[in-house]
Amino acid sequence: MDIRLSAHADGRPQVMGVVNVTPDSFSDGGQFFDVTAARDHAFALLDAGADWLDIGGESTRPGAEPVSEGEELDRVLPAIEAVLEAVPEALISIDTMKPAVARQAIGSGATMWNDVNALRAAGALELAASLDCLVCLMHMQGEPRTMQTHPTYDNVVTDVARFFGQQVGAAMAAGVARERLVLDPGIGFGKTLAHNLELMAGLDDLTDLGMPILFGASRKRFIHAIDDTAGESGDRLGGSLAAALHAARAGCALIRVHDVRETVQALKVQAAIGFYPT
Ligand code: PT1
Repeated sequence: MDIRLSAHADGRPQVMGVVNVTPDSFSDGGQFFDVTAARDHAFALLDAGADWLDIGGESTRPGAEPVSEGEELDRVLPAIEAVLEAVPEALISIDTMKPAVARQAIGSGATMWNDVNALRAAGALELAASLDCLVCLMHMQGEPRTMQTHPTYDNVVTDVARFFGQQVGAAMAAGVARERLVLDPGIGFGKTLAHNLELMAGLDDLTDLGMPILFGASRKRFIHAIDDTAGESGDRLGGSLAAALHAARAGCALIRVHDVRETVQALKVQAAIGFYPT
C-alpha cells in the first residue's frame, strides 16, 4: 500500500470533501439513487482542491435511521466506479459502518475505510486485516439514531484517547499494521456542546499520540448551538472554517469538510502566515 497522508509542501493538512449519495429527489426513493449528481459533486470537489473524497450512502447525523446493506451498496458502488473511471488517481474513502460495504468499495478502488464505528461490528477487525487500505477509527458513543440522548463522560478527552488505545490495540492484534490507522475524535457523535468544545480544546493531546488524526466539524449542530443566528446546515461556513483552522493548528492530518474551496483557501492563508513547520 502506498497511500500518502503527508501534509502539502507548505505544511497544511489534507482536505477531504464530503460526497453523500442520497436517494434521487426525482424518484420516490426505493432503488433510484442520484449517482450522477454524486459524481458531478465529486468532480467539483476535486476541482476545488480536495485531496480525498469521502463517499457515503448512509447518514450518520444525529437521529438518522440505518439503511440496508443492499441499498447502501446500490448507492456507493456506482458512485465510486463513476469517479474512478474519470479520475483514476482520485483518493476515495468509503464512509460506512458495514464490513460488506467496505469490502466491496475497497474492491472497487477506494483506498480508505472510514468507519465511524471503529471496527466494532462483527467481522470488521478480520476484514480490515485482510484489506490493503487505510482505516479510520472514529470515536462514537452510542449509535446515530439515539447518540444525542444522554452522552456522558468522565473526561471526554481522556475517554476518547483511551478508546483509541483500545481500538488500535484490537486492530493491531487482528493484523492491521499501525501505519494503516487514522484516528478521529468524532465531533457530534454522542457529544454535548461542552463535550465537543472540550475535545477541540484538547486536540493537542490526541495529535500527541503520534498517529494521523482526521477531524470533521463541518456544518455540525454545535456551530448553531454557539451562534443561534446560524440557520440550517448551509449557513455554518464561518464556524466550520474556524474549527478547521483550529484543527490544522493542532496538527490534524486530514480535515473533512463540505466547503472544500473555502477551507483550502483558509488553510493556504494560515500556511502563508507561517504557522506550519515545513
Ligand atoms: C466525521 C464524520 C464522518 N461525520 C468521520 N466520518 C459525519 N471520520 C459522517 C451534527 O452534530 O466527523 N468523521 N462521517 C457526519 N455526521 C454528523 C454528526 C453530522 C453530527 C452532523 C452532526 O450536526
